Parts: sequence; C-alpha cells; structure tokens
Amino acid sequence: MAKMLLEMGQSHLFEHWPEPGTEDDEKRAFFDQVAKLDASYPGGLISYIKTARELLADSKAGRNPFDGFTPSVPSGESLTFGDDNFVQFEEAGVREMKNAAFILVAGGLGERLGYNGIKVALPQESSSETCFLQHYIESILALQEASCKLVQGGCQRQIPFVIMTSDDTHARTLELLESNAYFGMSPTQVKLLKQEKVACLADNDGRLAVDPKNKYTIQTKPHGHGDVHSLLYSSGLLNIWRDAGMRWVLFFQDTNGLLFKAIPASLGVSATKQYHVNSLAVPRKAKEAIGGIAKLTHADGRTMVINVEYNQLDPLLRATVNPDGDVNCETGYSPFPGNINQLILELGPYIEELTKTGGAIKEFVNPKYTDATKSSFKSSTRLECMMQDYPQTLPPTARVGFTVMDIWLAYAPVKNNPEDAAKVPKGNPYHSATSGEMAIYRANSLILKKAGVKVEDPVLQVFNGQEVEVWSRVTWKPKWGLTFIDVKNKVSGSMVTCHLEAQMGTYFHRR
Ligand code: UGB
Repeated sequence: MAKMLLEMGQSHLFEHWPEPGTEDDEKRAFFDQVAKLDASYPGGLISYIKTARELLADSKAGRNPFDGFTPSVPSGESLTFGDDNFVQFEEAGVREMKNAAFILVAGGLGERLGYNGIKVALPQESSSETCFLQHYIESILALQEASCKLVQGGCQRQIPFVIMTSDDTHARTLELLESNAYFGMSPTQVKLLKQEKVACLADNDGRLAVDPKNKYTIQTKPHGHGDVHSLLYSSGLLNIWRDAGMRWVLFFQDTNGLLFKAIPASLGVSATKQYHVNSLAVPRKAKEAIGGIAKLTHADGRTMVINVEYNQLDPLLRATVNPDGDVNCETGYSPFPGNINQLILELGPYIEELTKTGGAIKEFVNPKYTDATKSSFKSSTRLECMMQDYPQTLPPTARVGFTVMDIWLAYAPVKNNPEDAAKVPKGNPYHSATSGEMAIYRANSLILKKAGVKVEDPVLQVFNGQEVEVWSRVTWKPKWGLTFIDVKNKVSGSMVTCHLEAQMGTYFHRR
C-alpha cells in the first residue's frame, strides 16, 4: 500500500511521520483505512486518483462533460391524473408490482435541511405524524397485497426492500426499523447496503487530503447516490431476484411523501412500453434546482436520453441551441421535464449492463476554487456520482423513456430549511417541510375531489415565511387507497365532505 501511494504521487501523506517504532498503532490504523478505501472503489485507489486527475484537469480547463452534444426535448409518456389512460396504467402497474424490488437511497445527511437526524425518520405531515420510512414501508406492503390478490389463487411474493445507507445514516436507520418492528414488514424482506465514503482531494494533482485533526487519517466524503448500482451488483441480490422471476427495480429518494401516488402508473408505463429505463419526471420551471431530462445528440451521431443537472443545463443550452439558456417556454415551464430521481429499471437489461460495468457510474468533480486561476481549492473536494447517470453507458438499442406526472401528485421533497425556503423566488417551489406537508393534504384533497367528494377551496397562509395553500388536512393509510380507482370506489355512493376548519385542522365527514 505504501509503495502504491508513493508511486501515485502521495508522498506528502508520510511527510510528518515520526521514526519507526513511534506511534505504530496510528500508522497501522492509517494503512487499515487505505486498504478499506482501496477495496471499496472499483479499480482501487490507483484508479480513483487517475480519474480524479483527469476530471480535475477538465474542470480547471472549464470543459463541459457534454461538449459536442446538442440537447433536444426527448419523447416520453405524459399522464393526466384520473383519465382513462392513467387508470389503465395504474391497473397495469399494480399487476406488475409483485415482480418489483424497491431501492431507497438514504445515505445523504440532508445538510441543506439543517436537521441532525436521518431524514426518513421525519414525519411527512403533522396530522398523523407518520414518518417517511413508515409511509414507504406501508405503501410497499399495500402494493404487495394488491398485486398478489390479482394472481389467481393469490401469491406469497414479498417485495424486496433495499435501503442504501452510509456511515452517517446506517445505525440510525437500523434503529428506527428495529424499534418499530420494521413497521410491519418482515425483517428478512429489508436489506441495508452501506455505501462507503471516498478519499478527499487536496489539489489539482489529485493529492489525497489529510484530516486536519489527525495526520494518520485521510479525509473522506460521500461519493453520491450513484454508488447504489455497484453496491447492488456486488451484493448478488440482482441475480437472486432474476432467478425468482422478478422483472423491475424501482429506485427512490428519501423525503418525497407524494411519490407512491405516482408509482403504480409509472410502473404501468414501463411494463406497457417495455422501457429498460423509465425516469419519473414533472414539469420543471426554468432554473429550478432539479435536473432536466434531455436527449443529447453528439456531432458523431451518438445519442442518449439523460438527466442534465440544473447547473449544466443552462451553459449547455447557451452553447448550443438557445442563447438565453434555461428559460421557460410558452407553457410557463422549461421544455425539459424535471427529473425527480425515481427510476424504474428492467432487471434483465440492468444485470446485463452491470455485468459489463460492475456498476461503475461516470463521475464528476465540483471543486470550489479560491480564485479565478483555479489553482487551489477553498476546501478539499472528491469524486461524486449520481444514480440517474446510469443510462450514459447504455447501447443505442436501449429503450430509455420517461413518464411525466402532475407535480401536485408526484413530487414534494423536503430538502430546504425554513430560512432558505423563505428566500426561494416567488412561484418556485420551496421544497421544505412546510411545503412537503401541505402538498400531501393538497394531493389527497384533489384526489378526493376528482373522485366526486365535495372539498372546500384552500386558503393561503404563511408558515415559516412561506406562503402555502392550505387544503383540508386529509391523510389516509396506503392500504385504504393505493390507486385512483381504489379511492373512487371507497367514496362513491357516500356523502363525503371535506371542511376546512380555519387554522385548526380538518374534519373529514362520512355519512
Ligand atoms: N444520497 C445517498 O444515498 N448518498 C449520497 O452520497 C448522497 C445522497 P439530495 P440533490 O430530488 O429533485 C438529486 O442531496 O442534490 C441520497 C438529483 O441529483 O437530496 O437534491 C439522499 O439520501 C437531482 O437530479 O440530492 O439532487 C437522498 O435520498 C434531482 O432529482 C437522495 O440521494 C433532485 O435530487 C438525493 O440526495 C430532486
């Protein structure tokens, strides 16, 4: 390991080491860490440092990873909640659900949210105080039951649920599950895969950063949610699922309380259209901090349908098709659908691809330079990768599509703290706990309204400096109503009214 580090230009790591025989335990701990960093990265530290040098040189030169590509708006499926098409996709999705596995990426700490705990332990709304993880598990169990019921004679399939954790979230996620009896799921059905952090980089030469508090420790930071692919591949779970006759892998993020309202229909789209990759998307406001899904065509003829992160979309558009960059079109939205990082992959082609790549995802580096010479960093940086970059290596024959849903139905993540949310320009989403909670009541109210329930109009109120629509505070368990037709059947023929009780909550009357 020492020889490898020296050959890779890392002699600074040993600069302040005392004579042999002094602090030997600390030196051994250093090599234990080096061995761990080496083993947990595809191709080891040599490969990590080489890639880092290349990407740092590109970043210094200002090269855009999409240089040579021209973006255009790709084609996909656009759904309208509650119409016949939507209902058919929901039915198809529920039928397929027994052949799916769910993967939650929950290794992020949520620094922007300013919360010290794990995000999946937060209540998604304050009426029932159900936490995100409980809601996700209850949704998967309800889908499992509904899907198995459609099989003649029933079925015993348990939908696998994998949670990717990190050192920051692992112990607390396990604790949350164990202290709540896995929220009703069988413990064998849940699998935690922990992602490892990667070494930090101190400069443009790819020198590894020493922890300022301990000269025997290399500083590390998270590598991004793209790790999920290599972890799944090396876990061996994918082959087990394939052998059990499963067909789909659904990936989702940690704090979107609306997501499961969009899942049945989007899986229905995957199954009907035979998409190898289906990204769930919503109409996106120009410059909104979510990636845009674009078709990229290279001068040499290569094409791919891929998420372009918001900070890259604007310069790419300016350099190619639109000097104004990332702007809204006549619909009031960006022509590029917004990626909400809910991916549905078909298992067979996914395994085929990972067998070639080992699950390695194209990385990027985002150093914050001290000045325009770009010769030093404000603080150490590291390589990162994103799970939505998976399609980048796919062959042109791959069927890559997307499904656009109404925002109110599908997307209300909790990412920003109240102070930052209050500063969001008017008209753009807050993505805060306040807006996340209100979005759940609004979606439930709108679904009930579409199902024929009389629902009072919302009022505007300001909480934590954010103006939000307050609808009837209606919540229900996933088991009560998974799809639009479920809800419609539950409320039809009964006289149901939702009242807003000024600021106090809501009464949901059923007579
Ligand atoms: N996550 C991990 O599991 N491991 C990690 O190392 C990092 C994160 P953020 P961000 O939802 O609108 C994503 O930090 O930067 C998990 C997409 O890239 O919330 O907002 C973490 O626990 C972007 O295209 O991501 O960006 C969480 O569950 C857009 O879709 C998830 O990864 C955006 O999300 C996302 O982490 C969005």
